Amino acid sequence: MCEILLVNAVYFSDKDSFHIGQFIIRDILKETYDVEYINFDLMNKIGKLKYSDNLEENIRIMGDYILSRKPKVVGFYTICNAFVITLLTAKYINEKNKNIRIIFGGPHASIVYRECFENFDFIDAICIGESEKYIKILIDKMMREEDISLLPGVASVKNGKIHYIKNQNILTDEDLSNYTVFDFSPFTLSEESEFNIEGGRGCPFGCSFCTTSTFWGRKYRVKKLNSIFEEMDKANKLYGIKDFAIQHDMFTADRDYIIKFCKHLIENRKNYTWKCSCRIDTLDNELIDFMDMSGCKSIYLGLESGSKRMQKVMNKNLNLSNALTKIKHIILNTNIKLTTSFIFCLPDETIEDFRETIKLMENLFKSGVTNIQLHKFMPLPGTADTEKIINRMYFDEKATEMTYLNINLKEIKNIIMEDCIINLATK
Ligand code: B12
Ligand code: SF4
Repeated sequence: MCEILLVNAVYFSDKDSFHIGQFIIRDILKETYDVEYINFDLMNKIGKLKYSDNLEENIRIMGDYILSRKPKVVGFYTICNAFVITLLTAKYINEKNKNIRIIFGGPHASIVYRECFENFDFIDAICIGESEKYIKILIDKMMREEDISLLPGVASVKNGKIHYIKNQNILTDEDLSNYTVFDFSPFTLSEESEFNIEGGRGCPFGCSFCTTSTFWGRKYRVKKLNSIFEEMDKANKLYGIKDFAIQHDMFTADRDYIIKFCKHLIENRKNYTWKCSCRIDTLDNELIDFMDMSGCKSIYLGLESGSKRMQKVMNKNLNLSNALTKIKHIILNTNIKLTTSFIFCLPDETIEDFRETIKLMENLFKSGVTNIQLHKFMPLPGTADTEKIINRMYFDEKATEMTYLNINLKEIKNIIMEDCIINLATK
């Protein structure tokens, strides 16, 4: 039994997948409420629940499990690729028990809150963007059955009208430093684990396919350096962990910050390793060398396209030859492993543009980059790209299969040629 039940996005996958925000929310609420966190994929993996091959059956299995916990409020994390499953599960719960209040949070519902309320009547509230400052107030009000329509940050429906007042107080670097998570249960941590630390939020860039600036805003925020070091040390003390994943869309936007980060790790000789995501144009050889010396073991680089033209069209604006030079430096002179990521089938992309991408991928392979990802463009709501093509969109089940990881180039070419590049070119 519990009062508040937090449900992670369900991917029907064996991979351990969770989102840090749910643990932050659990930490905030557990001081007052009896809170439980559910990750159905993990439950299936460890045999606590068994998925079937049928979607409807799985919704029933998950819905019944949620109902059996007798929660007063169920809070779902929402992300694009699991959103339909989330909606179906929430609907099932509402059909069985109208007294359970349902709230959504996370990136996807934050952007499509209006469409959610216009189409579904089983959602009581949608928390837009970051929720630390108001989640407890929202739950208090829900428990007391008070009006929530004037609470900033929360969208809801009252008298048939959608209410939403923007939360103007986004967390500062200092605020962010106060939200550190060490309890990731039911996931277990050991010396071998990689420990997730939120680095911060917001990205100053505005790529046309990406929702990060819509969701977190363009104000780049990073946790105070001391806070990150304390998190690393505490995780090391608690679990013996030495390996860290810094979660931030664009960790390296502030060069001075990263230099200080690296110098501290080098000088303190803790032999920690870490990884992050960044843009190649925020790196230079000196910075790369500092990162390497400080234990950076891998970097995720969104290169997106090998076409100069597309770099402009998608407002990514990377200088590709410069990028290749730095990538070669990383491969030849450091221990840092690279994952490079590309998108194909972007609006306005031509076959010639795509050939440039394949050429760059080939070039990267030859230079020693072994981890190369190719993602099919997914029109995410709230992006400039989706606005561009919204009138040309139609539903195609196949298009939900959006990521091709590390398959050989010939295979990629075949898939793509018969897939949507040709579609786009002929439409
Ligand atoms: C790190 C990350 C990942 C990691 C996750 C690892 C981990 N354990 O955290 C990995 C690499 C696995 C990943 C994968 C994917 N990701 Co990702 N990821 C991110 C990233 C960069 C940071 C997430 C994060 O930690 N944020 C910090 C924490 C504190 O925030 P949070 O968890 O969202 O929680 C806050 C709020 O959302 C809210 N909240 C969260 N849950 C709930 C629940 C309730 C009830 C309430 C009230 C509030 C609430 O309150 C929290 C505190 O403020 C975001 C970018 C972003 N701006 O969020 C993209 C992002 C979430 N990812 C995105 C995507 C598309 C994906 C993939 C689908 C990519 C792909 N093609 O495969 C996959 C899906 C995952 C899967 N398993 O299939 C998109 C989602 C867009 C959308 N509209 O849904 C984002 C927004 C990036 C983008 N460029 O647009 N991702
Ligand atoms: S793709 Fe990366 S650089 Fe571009 S807006 Fe998104 S997070 Fe920022």
